[in-house]
Amino acid sequence: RELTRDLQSAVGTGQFELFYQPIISLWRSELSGFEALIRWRHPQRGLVSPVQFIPLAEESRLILPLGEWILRRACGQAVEWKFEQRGLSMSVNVSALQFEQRDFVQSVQMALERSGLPGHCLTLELTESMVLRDIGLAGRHIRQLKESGVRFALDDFGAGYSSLSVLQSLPLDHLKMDRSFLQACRRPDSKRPRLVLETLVSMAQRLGLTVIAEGVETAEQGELLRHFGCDSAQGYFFGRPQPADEASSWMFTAA
Ligand code: G
Ligand code: G
Ligand code: MN
Ligand code: NA
Repeated sequence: RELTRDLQSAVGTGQFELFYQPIISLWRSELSGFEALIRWRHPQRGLVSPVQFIPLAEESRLILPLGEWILRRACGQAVEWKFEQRGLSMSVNVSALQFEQRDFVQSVQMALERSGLPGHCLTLELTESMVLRDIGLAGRHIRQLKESGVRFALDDFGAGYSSLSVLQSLPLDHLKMDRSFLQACRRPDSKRPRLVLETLVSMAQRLGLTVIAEGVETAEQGELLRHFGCDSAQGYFFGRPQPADEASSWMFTAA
């Protein structure tokens, strides 16, 4: 509760910062974009994880102004880093409450307009649980924003309960495979986990979705994914979430 109070004053006092984690195209072995991940530099507690404060920000509805700030900041950064010329995309996590707002589509369009970022350079990450809360509304918001070129990723796919019905009905672009799938492949008898992974990749691709594997921590995992025809990957092996200045120099040395 104390944290909720601090959160209130933190919105608008520059205590939030976006970190950026690279997303790599596996078949070309090159950068395809970044995922923006929020960090809170608490004056007393130091870095507070979004796992701790995003739920509080949702309860207190502070996620609404915070979510708008995240979108504007991420779009602005993508313009600064010349994403359009480089053919890169910025991925932004959207919260359930934010996505349900009647003016969600307008607020995204506004962020694009103000920053000058073309819609096709923005990817919004949604989770299954949030789109399942109102699949009709989700479909409308996605379709409207797709007219502006915005892409959509289903985040944490396969974590916890999973419903394939979302894949039947929503016009998504990417499927982000939860890192638990890769972790399962490290077990000594990993025949079945590997089959699951391979089958997921092929199912997604037949549905016209690009697969992004999360949590790649070793070169072997990267090779395995390439072998299975997985499109893209993200994880500590390729790069950690890092502050803007580090991400920016990373981009130049990696290019
Ligand atoms: O960066 P990582 O540890 O620590 O993120 C943890 C969780 O917080 C992830 O589930 C991620 O989706 C979520 N998260 C990170 N940044 C944001 C953000 O900008 N907005 C929302 N809604 N969630 C975020
Ligand atoms: O839920 P979402 O996928 O948005 O959250 C991304 C989370 O995954 C962040 O907390 C980020 O720090 C974390 N992450 C990114 N790469 C790796 C990785 O290679 N291994 C592990 N364990 N976590 C990772
Ligand atoms: Mn994400
Ligand atoms: Na994820």
